[in-house]
Amino acid sequence: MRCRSCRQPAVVDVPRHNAAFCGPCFERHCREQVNRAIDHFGMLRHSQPVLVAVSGGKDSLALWDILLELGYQADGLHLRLGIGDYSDASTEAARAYAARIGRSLREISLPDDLGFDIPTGAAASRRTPCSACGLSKRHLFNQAALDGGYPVIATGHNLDDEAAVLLGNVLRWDLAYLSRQRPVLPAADGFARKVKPLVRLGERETAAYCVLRGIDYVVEECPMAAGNRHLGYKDALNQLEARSPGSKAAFYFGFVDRAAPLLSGQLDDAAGELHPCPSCGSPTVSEICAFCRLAAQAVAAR
Ligand code: Q46
Ligand code: ZN
Repeated sequence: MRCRSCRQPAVVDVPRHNAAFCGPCFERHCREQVNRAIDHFGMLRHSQPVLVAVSGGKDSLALWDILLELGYQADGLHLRLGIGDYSDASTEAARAYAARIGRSLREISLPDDLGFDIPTGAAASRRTPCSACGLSKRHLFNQAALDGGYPVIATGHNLDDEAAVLLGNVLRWDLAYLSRQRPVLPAADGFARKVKPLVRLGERETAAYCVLRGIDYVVEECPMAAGNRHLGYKDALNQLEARSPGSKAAFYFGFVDRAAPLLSGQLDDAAGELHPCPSCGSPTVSEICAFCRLAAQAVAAR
């Protein structure tokens, strides 16, 4: 196998592009894919600081690294979830990378700063752990971005993640979720812009990128993920992809380019009048925002 760009021996193959690359050309390929996503969807501007949600896994560390390589003012934000050894290892990886590159890494600890962890919050609010976790991340990342003067938050969702979420939403024809499933969610009153610059890279690619760049990421999976539906959708898509490379990208980008525009506005129809949450000030349609409800239930259950 030879590198598509320079004809040196290849170390990584990317069947979706019917290509293989040597180390340096693969790193360039990853940066080009991210650059293309940023340009195509108008995600970022070099003049604006961006807050990167850094879990310590391969995707978020690759994202932070690539954004810095592309010249963006990218700072990290790490949320400690209180999920045992997994959280300790994640925090260690995030801190080690931040120290290596000398960039600021803000940290919020659910157990220390808010008084609960994800397993407790999930049980108290009768949500699945991933639902409690997702709600907490969305809320706290948004608040940290607004407080810190960052107009935009970047997350490490990759093509595999987005295609799996899309499959789940399509299987249920969940139009409200489908209408929000875009690589860019524009800013609104009380909400920073949300962008997903890794949508053109698969998780095999972000892992290979980290290995080639010498970035130590937390390899173990979150123990809460075991058996969740998302993993099942990923497996199903991986089987399709193995039989016909490129189908995952065709599925996801076909949706983004052709179906998503038809759905914009669905969410607005379903949403009620927004007002500030009396507890945290975030815009909400409920009396108290969903995160403050969850936090109150979790703290009460201790
Ligand atoms: S960290 Fe949180 Fe994931 Fe763990 S609890 Fe679920 S959502 S699986 S990205
Ligand atoms: Zn609130």
